[in-house]
Amino acid sequence: MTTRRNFLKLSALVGSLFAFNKSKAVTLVEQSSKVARKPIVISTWKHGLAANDGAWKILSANGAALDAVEKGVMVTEDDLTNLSVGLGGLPDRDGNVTLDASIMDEKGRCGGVAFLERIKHPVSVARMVMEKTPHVLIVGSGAQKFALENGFKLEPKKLTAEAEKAYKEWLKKNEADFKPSMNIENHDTIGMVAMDMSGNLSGSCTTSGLAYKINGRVGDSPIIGAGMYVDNEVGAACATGVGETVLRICGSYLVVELMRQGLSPKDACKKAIERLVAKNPNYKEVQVGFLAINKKGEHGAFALQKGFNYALADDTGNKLYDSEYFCK
Ligand code: SD4
Repeated sequence: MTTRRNFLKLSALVGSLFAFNKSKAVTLVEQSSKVARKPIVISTWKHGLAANDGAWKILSANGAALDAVEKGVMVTEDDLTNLSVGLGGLPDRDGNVTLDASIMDEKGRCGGVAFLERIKHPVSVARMVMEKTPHVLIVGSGAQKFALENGFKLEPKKLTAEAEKAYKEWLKKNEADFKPSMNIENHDTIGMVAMDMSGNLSGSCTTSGLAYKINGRVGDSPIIGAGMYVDNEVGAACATGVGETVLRICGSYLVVELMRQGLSPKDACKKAIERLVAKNPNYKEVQVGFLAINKKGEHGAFALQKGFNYALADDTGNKLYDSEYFCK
């Protein structure tokens, strides 16, 4: 989408060029359409609006995409009313809230934490894994120890009132048949991808994972290439939904590779959903959504089921959009 300001700039440029040399105008317009629309940030679900606001403060002040995607999703991690992200999340089947997160920057540096308990900002621990260790992924008690050694605080082991109520209800219903819930509603991870004013891309993803999962289960969100992926020459993508189905197709990496082959962000997300359908016989019972931006600052999304939406912020504002979907 061309903003009014860009359109005016472009018209002035094309106008002056026509006055100067008509034969060169086409080339100039073609070049202009390749210029990135930046900064831009997109993130999953309605809670993406508040997260985008956090990211936009950084992007609009000429900050780095990496800082924006970290600070942006921290807003969601801070929100204890959110049942799918941060310490307010729904627990596993044994009553523990266990968190997964990842982050990746324009240099291809990346970090993740998984199965992390009692730490408020897993995305920041993921960033620290990226920046302070030679590793990409640290999990469980090791991740918690690493966080505590690096200045993070151990939070009380306690479900929020809302999470506790939902868990107790789930326990009653599932006493006989004790299995994790893998349906369309029980998840709302935040995934975010952004491009800063310098044209650099970064991504982040953070979640409490599937509600009532088996203790120790890790989803797609902390796995680089599954829940999120960035290639600064091509684009960035992230995923939300039932992680097992995304892991089977290296979903976010697939979206980026499809953009590398020339697909638009939306077509790349759509093709990845089609691949997911082909590889996951249970696709009708689950929800998955992909989001992507490319190096031109174009964005796109596609989901399995109706109901996936995403928030987009650029210099025209911060708005929520409904995604197109596969299962009609
Ligand atoms: C997971 N992908 O742990 C996450 C859950 C999710 O929207 O995305 N919820 O499988």
